[in-house]
Amino acid sequence: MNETNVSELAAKANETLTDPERNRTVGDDPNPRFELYHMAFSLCSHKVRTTLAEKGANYTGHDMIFPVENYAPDYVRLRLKGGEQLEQVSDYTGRSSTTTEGFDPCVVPTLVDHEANRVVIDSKAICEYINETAPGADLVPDDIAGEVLRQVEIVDGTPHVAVLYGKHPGNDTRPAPVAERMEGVHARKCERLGQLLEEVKGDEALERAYRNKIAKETAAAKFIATPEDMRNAVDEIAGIIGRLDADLEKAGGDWICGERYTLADVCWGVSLFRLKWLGLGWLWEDDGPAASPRVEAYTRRLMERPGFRKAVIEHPGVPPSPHLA
Ligand SMILES: N[C@@H](CCC(=O)N[C@@H](CS)C(=O)NCC(=O)O)C(=O)O
Repeated sequence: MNETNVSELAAKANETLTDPERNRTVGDDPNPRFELYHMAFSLCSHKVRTTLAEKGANYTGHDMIFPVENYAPDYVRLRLKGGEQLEQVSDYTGRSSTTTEGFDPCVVPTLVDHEANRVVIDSKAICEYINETAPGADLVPDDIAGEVLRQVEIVDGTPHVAVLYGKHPGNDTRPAPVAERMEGVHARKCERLGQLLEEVKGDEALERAYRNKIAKETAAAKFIATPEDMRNAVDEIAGIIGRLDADLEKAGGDWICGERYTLADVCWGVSLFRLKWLGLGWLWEDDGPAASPRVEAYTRRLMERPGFRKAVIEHPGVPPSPHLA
């Protein structure tokens, strides 16, 4: 059987991605090996963009409009190529880990490697893949790989999505424009997905993808409307930060695995930035439940990394937050 040409699938998905501001090459190479489908403000995309920046890798980027372009049939067809063997997610726990929740065919980031004819999905897998295939500093050194990947896994399993989409019942600190945008967003997603389901009738793979996504988003709407679920998500994050403090003390260096900046730091930088952005920095500041000057100092070091600044803080389309200077 002929192997699918992923560059052809990507070219098809790109037909509607034409805005030059959001669809552009990053770096000097006019024809880079990697093509990345991402979103300016997506946490999982932040991990991948930071990894690319740390490696100094060029790529063609598509900053997709949420939640429209990431549902387009040609994009979903491309992404499905990277998750063929995986069980699809159809439920919701406030986390977005592919390992524990399943594969979502309608999200970003998706990486295309034109040289290897591969589609790679899942931010964790994409970051590891880029680290292995692109030249530059090794972000997962062999001698500490176990601990680096354990930390990456912790960030992957943190309920970041819950605290973006939903409000803490007693203390909603999310910046107002985001809180407003998230109001009713699951219903809007389901409406769009329902229309697409009609449009792709007969295409089994796409129908399945849209059905599972509708089930997931319906469960998500219920989750964020349940005050106890939202309270638990914030409490769980406080516990995670408490353990981060202990791990930093044990590591004894500037970074979470010691003296070397690794993929674990890429992921923590993205996570801590997001939590601060949402106004959840109080968890580890002053007399918060996980108060830790060590975590605060670590956060500051992470925010100062030029790669992180370029890929996240200064990236076009990342909105400001009143919680960040
Ligand atoms: N496990 C996946 C999760 C990807 C994911 O949930 N992406 C979010 C942004 S961080 C998304 O694209 N959401 C859009 C939507 O649900 O419509 C990964 O790490 O890549």
